Amino acid sequence: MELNEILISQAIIEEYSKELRTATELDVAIVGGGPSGLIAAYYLAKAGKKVALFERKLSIGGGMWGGGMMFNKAVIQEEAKPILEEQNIRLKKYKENYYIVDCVEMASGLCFNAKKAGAMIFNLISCEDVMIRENKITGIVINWSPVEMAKLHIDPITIGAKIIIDATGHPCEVVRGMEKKMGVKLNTSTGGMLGEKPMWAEVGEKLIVENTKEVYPGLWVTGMAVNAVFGGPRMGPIFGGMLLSGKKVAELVLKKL
Ligand code: 48H
Repeated sequence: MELNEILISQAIIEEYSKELRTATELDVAIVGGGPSGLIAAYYLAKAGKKVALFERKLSIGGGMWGGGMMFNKAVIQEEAKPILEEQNIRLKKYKENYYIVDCVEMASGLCFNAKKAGAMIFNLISCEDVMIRENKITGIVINWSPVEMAKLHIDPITIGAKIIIDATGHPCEVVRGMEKKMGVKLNTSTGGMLGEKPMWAEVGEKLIVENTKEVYPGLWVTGMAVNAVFGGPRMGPIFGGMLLSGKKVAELVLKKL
C-alpha cells in the first residue's frame, strides 16, 4: 500500500491542532503530569469533565520513574491500595501496610488510564504564568518547553479554565509564580507559602492529603506541591499520599464545578 509523507504530516498537524484548540476552554487545567496530576486527571475525566494536563517534560510521570534513588520500585500504604487496584496496577505485599509497586508499571499505567478516561494530555508544554480576572485565576499561560529551555523571546498563548490545579511537585510553580507576581494572600496559616520541610514520611503523607485544597480562588493544589505550600515534610519514595491527594482534589473540584 502506498504511503504518502505529506498525508502523514497533515494528519498529525490537523489532529494535534484540533485537540489543542479544544483545550483552550476547559473545566479544569492541570499543570504537571506526576502521580497526583494524573490521578486527578483520571477522576475528573471519568466524571465527564473537560480536562487537560500540561507537562513540561517529554515523558509523563514526573518523579515516578526513578523510584527511590533510581531503584525503580516504590512503596504504597494500605489506604491508597484501592486507587492502584482501580487502575489495574499490580501491588505486591511487603509487610503489613507496605506494598511494593513497580515504577514503570505505575507511571505508564496512570498515564494510559488518564488518557483512556478522556483527559487530554499535552507533553513538552510548560505553564509559565496564570491569567487573572479581579481576584480569581481564570486560566494558564503556556509555551513550548523548548522555547523556555532555549530562553527564546516568544510570547505564550493562554488556556481558559474554570479551575486550575497545581500538580507541579516540589517547586509548586504555579502557586509560587502567582504569589511572587501578585503578592496575594493564600489560604495558608500565614497567607504566604510555608515551604517544604525535611523528611518525615508519616506526617508528610498525612498532611499532603489534609491540605489538598483551594489555595486561592480558582487555584487548587495537589501532590508534593501541597506540602511546599502548607509547610509539610517530604516523605521519600512512598507514593500513596500523592494518589490520595490527586483523588481528593478531583472530588473537591467536582463539587465546586
Ligand atoms: C508544566 C511542570 C511545570 C510547569 C513542573 O514531581 P511530580 O512527580 O509531582 P507529584 O506531586 O505528583 O509527585 C511527587 C513525587 O513524584 C515526589 O517527588 C515525591 C513523592 N517526593 C518525595 C521526596 O521526599 O522527595 O510531577 C510534577 C510534574 C513533573 O513532571 C514536572 O516536569 C511538571 O510537573 N512540571 N509542567 N509546567 N511549570 N512545573
